[in-house]
Amino acid sequence: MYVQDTIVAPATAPGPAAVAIIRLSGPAAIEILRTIWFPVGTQLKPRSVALGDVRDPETNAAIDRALAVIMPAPRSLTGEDVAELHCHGGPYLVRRVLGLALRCGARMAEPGEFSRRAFLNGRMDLTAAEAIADLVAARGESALALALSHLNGGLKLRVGALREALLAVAAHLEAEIDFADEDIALPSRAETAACIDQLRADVAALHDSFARGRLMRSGARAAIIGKPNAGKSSVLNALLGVERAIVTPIPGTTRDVIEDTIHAGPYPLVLQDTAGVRSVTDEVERIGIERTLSHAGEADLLIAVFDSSVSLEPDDLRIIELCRGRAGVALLNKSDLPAAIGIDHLRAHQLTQPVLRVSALRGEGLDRLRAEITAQIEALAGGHQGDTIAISRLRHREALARALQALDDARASIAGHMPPEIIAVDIGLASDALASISGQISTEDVLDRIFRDFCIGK
Ligand SMILES: Nc1nc2c(ncn2[C@@H]2O[C@H](COP(=O)(O)OP(=O)(O)O)[C@@H](O)[C@H]2O)c(=O)[nH]1
Ligand SMILES: [Mg+2]
Repeated sequence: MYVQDTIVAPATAPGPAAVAIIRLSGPAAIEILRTIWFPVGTQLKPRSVALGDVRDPETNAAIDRALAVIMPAPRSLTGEDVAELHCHGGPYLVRRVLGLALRCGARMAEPGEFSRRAFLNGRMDLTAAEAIADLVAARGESALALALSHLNGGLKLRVGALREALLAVAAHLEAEIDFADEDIALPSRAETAACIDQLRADVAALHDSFARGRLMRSGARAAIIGKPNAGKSSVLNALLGVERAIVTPIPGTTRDVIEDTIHAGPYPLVLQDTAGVRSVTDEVERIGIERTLSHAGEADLLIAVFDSSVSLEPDDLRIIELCRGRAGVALLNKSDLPAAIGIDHLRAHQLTQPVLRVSALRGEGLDRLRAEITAQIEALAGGHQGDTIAISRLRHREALARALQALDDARASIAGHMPPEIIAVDIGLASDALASISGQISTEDVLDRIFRDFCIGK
């Protein structure tokens, strides 16, 4: 399985802080702690905190006063003996204490190695391990809610129930093979097919929840596009509430993509201010426009800005073209100035997005803009549909796609009047694909891929 040596790492972020936690896990964890830490009052008992001195065992020189906790196996984070020192959070101090632990025989942990051991020792399944990483990385309410639902076993239970149902189908097929000559009541082929169809629909629904889960976990991206001087940078600044992008009356001021994050309801929303789209000869501006187009292509939403104080120009028509078939909103900006164009002018060119009148300069119409953007992200997320479970990782989606493929194969086998052995193989593959989500079936390389994205000490 894995080499059961003793690993050590800071569990807290580098840099000066009030406290730094140094975590040890493995057979020598508690012994190492006792070699470098000495109580100054209360003796050390499992799962309670005691105060003491960290000392260099060779010179007996005091290094820090720290709290210590020990959690003997198996009731610990990793399922192994775990010891923690809560030191003062000085970067030099942390290196000194780590150095002592290493000298006493511990090894520096790899990223995610504590969590990996927890998984290998059955302390948590893969969806929970991933949820912990997501909890730490959460940038907003929706990401937090999703991570907590996974941590509480929501996804594991849902996938587990689907797998149970598949195993029941497989068991019936196996019985058919084993007791072919006996007269026992088993589901007809039509009943099995109907059952597979129902399971396929459930697996497909979970597969498709990725759109919502991704938005909940990572948030959405909106590119602010428009011709030069339409007021894109002003819209960004107004939404952010700070002067993030340079605003000038000189067309072509914004050359590179500037981004910052706000919250649209529960979702994190990355706003991207882009270079104005127009025909240019200037090389730098041309590159900026290329970046605009590529960001616009990848964004979840487009915020198309039009200057309502001037007539539509060919550059505006190009923006309308970019909006075709995309989620987003169009803004008639500069509503504080006399209007030269209205909604009708945009609609006349087949712009279908909702149109809002705003003044980025005066901050007017922004509440409606925020509400509209939030509603659109909700729509992209497929609404809540009363279902709180959503997958958020490509790994989950790929596993569910494999399950769907196997179920389709099973249905094709039934349609082709294949023997039960063949159908059972497909059902088995579907079940294995589901089992890989929680890690009931896993391989080293999959585990490597999952845990290497974790931080050291977790
Ligand atoms: N009157 C008025 N001027 C605006 C408004 N929004 C932007 N501007 C002005 O339009 C010019 C271009 O704005 P900017 O945000 O740099 O446009 P961008 O090129 O699209 O990023 C600047 O002089 C802004 O002050 C607005 O709502 N009303
Ligand atoms: Mg700009």
